[in-house]
Amino acid sequence: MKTLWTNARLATLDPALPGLGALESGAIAVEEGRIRWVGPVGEVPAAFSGAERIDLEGRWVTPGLIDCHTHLVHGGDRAREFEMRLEGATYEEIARAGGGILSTVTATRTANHDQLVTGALKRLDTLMAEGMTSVEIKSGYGLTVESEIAMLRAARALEGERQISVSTSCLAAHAIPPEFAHDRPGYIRLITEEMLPRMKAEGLADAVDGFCEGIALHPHEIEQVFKAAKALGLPVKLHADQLSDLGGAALTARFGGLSADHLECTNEEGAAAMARAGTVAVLLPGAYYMLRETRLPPIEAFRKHGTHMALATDNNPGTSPLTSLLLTMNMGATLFRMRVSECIAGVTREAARALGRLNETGTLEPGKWADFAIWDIERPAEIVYRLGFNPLFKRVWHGNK
Ligand code: DI6
Ligand code: FE
Repeated sequence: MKTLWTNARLATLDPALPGLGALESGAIAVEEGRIRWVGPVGEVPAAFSGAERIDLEGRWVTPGLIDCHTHLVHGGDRAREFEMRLEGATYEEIARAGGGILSTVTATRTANHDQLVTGALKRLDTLMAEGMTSVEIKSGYGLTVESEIAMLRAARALEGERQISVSTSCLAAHAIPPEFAHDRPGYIRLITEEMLPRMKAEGLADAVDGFCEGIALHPHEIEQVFKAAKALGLPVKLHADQLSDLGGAALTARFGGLSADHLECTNEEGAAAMARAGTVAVLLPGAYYMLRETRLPPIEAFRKHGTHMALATDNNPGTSPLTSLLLTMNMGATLFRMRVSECIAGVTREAARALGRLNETGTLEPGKWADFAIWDIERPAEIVYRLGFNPLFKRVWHGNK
């Protein structure tokens, strides 16, 4: 089955081209779910002259949007904690008093598979309605072998429910569960000796993540988890330097990590180490906004050193109950002063890079999956500048119309 999407304005995000890699009056030739050719309308290869033609009437096409950092699968919500923060409590105070992540752990442990899937589908559908074609989903609210595995099984199951690509990350190193409060090394051993080998054997985790923070796991503990992940051949990534600078960015770079995420407190050395290692900076303005942070991630240092920057929702019930990549881009621009081209690249090409999937998706280039979003807009800046308006015309996943 051959399809030609024609009369489009393309933001290809081809890294060999400047800015958005824009092509006015372009066409995309698709066969068996893959992009075979991208170019000017007048130069369509003869092999596609008889293909089914879809006239996009000058609409803009971007790669399908990618959310490279979410906690979509979880039980319960934390609206009450939100109210407590409005009354003056801080996120760290709530966490130290046994709320925060641990309250979502309780709700997640008691949810069964269908409840986890049904809850996640509501959030997934909202993200997909804005043109998302790939999503990363973490565990990290189970913190027992069985419950962490259940979260990742629910994440994998979403691929059977919707036309979407799911990447999974084991985030068992998210918090120390109450039963190990007095035996932190014991919990680290549970992760490294039981959880990771089982997830590897069952193909449940595409990567291994951690939350490196005073209120979560400490750098030497993260290092042990990373060593075990690398020994199993699993790539690593980290929630790094969000509330304090514990050197998480440099630690992730040392392990050749896919990404270090948050980074509000990262110093220039960390930014440079990430650039050298090819570790993507995943910026999460939703959490910054919800926690009313004032310290900005070092965007200028990332630019100076050539650190790749992605943007993601960090959808989670505590610090970022955000289900919009369009709003995330707007926050990237308004709160973090990122340029329009950086914001759009951040939820397409750079997000694919952060997932280690840039050879499969994230740009409009031959050989990749035909994952794209078609927009009713006059210029690309429109998908960044509006607040709460969705100009999506159509979402295409693996060439499906
Ligand atoms: N992502 C996380 O995993 C932590 N913070 C963040 O931005 C904790 C989220 C939570 O409070 O549940
Ligand atoms: Fe997160």
